[in-house]
Amino acid sequence: MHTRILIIGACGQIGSELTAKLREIYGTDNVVASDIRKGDQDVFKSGPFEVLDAMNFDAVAAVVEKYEIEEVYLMAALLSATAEKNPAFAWDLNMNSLFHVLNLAKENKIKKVFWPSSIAVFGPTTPRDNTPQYTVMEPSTVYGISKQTGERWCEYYFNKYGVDVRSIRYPGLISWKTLPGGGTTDYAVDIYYKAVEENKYTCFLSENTALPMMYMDDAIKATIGIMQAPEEQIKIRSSYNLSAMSFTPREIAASIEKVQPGFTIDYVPDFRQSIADSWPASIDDQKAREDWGWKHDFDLESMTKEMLENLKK
Ligand code: AKB
Repeated sequence: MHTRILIIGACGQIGSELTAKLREIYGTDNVVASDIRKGDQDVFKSGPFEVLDAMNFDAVAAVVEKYEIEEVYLMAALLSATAEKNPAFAWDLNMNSLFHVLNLAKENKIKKVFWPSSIAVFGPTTPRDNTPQYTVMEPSTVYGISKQTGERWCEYYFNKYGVDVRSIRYPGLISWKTLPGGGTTDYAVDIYYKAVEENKYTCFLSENTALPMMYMDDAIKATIGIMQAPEEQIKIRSSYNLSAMSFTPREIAASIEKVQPGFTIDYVPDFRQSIADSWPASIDDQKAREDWGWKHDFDLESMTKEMLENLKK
């Protein structure tokens, strides 16, 4: 396969693992990683890397032209917690970067776009359990508003200009390779680090706050899966609900305690609690399963095993 790919925001939590996997599939030289600054992970030491500001249209267009890029994965964004602290910048980054890439696709400079949405598109008036694909969406965070607006624009560019844009609504993502940056679901990564270092954890969400979550291997599988699916299978051009597991801080702590006896947790909720309270507890992703064959591999128990094993190495 010789598809030429650009990843914008490659040094983030998803981007770094996505870069490694796409290079494995498409060949190192065909996958250009880019970010506002160069990452220090090994994956960025081999293969093409461009320092790139996702908000600068001319700079993005120049990289697309230089490498004859066909597909763009736009992973640059400010996440929920950070966005609340800097709403204007979050809006600019999350929206402008999307318009730049959609417009390049509209002008036929690129053929296919991946853009991540999030469970943050839902809000306090959305049914919380088994949240359907189509339902009330009144997000109450800057991040959620930007993702919901982005979804509308993706669908619009598909309908009006035939842009082949594909998207999934990520739940909280958990990985031992790269730390998340500024999300509300980050506790579910921190907890494993603290379990290994101190066998105890202070959680910034309350014990019964259930949220949809997913192990990074599954998220990468979904991302590449939707991009590789035949065009006619992608029937939703806003964004697909995607689900693997759902748990509370108390439940993840119990799964760690099973592997690591003596592990303890206490709870000191902060401003992120109200963000979590506005999001679904679990997600119905039947459409993704039916349309393009999505299937997850990891549940809470298998994820805990992998996380602890790898972090202890
Ligand atoms: C966040 O917590 O902001 C992200 C997300 C669910 O999109 N992990």
